[in-house]
Amino acid sequence: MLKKIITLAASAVVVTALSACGGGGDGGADAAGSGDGGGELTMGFAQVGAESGWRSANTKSIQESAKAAGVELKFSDAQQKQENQIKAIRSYIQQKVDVIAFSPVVETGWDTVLLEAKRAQIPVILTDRAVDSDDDSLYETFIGSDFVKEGEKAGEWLVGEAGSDPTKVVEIQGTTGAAPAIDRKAGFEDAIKGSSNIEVVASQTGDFTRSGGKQVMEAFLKSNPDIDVVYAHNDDMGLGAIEAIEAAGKVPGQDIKIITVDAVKDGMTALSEGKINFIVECNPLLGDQLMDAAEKVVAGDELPKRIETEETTFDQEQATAALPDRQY
Ligand code: GZL
Repeated sequence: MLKKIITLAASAVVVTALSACGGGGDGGADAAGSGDGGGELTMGFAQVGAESGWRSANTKSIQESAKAAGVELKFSDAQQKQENQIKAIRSYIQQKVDVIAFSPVVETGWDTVLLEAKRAQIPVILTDRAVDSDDDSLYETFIGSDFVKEGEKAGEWLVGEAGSDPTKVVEIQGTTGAAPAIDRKAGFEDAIKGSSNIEVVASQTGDFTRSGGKQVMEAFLKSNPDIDVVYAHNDDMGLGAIEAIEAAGKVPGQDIKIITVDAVKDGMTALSEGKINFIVECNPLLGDQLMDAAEKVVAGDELPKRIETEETTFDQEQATAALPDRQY
């Protein structure tokens, strides 16, 4: 299924941190949603849930940036259920907010509710995860990481690490149908496809949660006695896998190497301790970019369809050095 990531011909705009929005504007251009004439912009945000350390950091960033920018934020937690996100978006439409933003828990099934927002003339901004839609007029821009690149970085590290050694990999996927799960899997497979010595012997969803990662890893250990590497689509599932590996009497990071994505504090701590071997960063601090984009959209400015966040990778030494200053 071709997912339509709308990228301007010119290039995706790689933006590190747009300036935090100013306070509630000069009171001149009244934001329709506030009604108090104070120029404060009202945003409805439909969050995925609170499933991981990354999500908690993402929520904190959005809430803090809204406060700093003088944006009135209406916030909902969908507990990882699409129907709850759709309900929240419909509620924001009824409340006539100035702008709607959300992180789609899965890629498909959004066109109907986004068309309702479009008919209500409320602009929509996607953050973190993309939607798979043929109609790119349904949203103003998508602010987030390139998950395929994240998967490629994970695979490229393993290709370098494995050399020509026969290497059996088990993959703990993110939420079924979610853009990061689909793309991190695709990127990883693409990076290892030239290395016939590397084989993914099992792949299953752990739903981005620590408990999910532990349960899946317990099952993998029972059915695959000779696992060399775990590739987990986020730190939380990798940390759950560590619990299962230790309970099986093996040493994580040595008997079984672990690669994860996110680089939240708990993951970086495990990496600095040698229990994880490599982490690909996925930046959750999207709040400032979102508020800046919202103010521009409400002011009628044109935005690039794709705003890609910058991020890096960490080995054990780099994690140890970065931990003291880590914001999340
Ligand atoms: C990625 C984000 C993913 C994180 C997980 O941008 O959507 O969801 O990698 C989180 O930790 O649950």
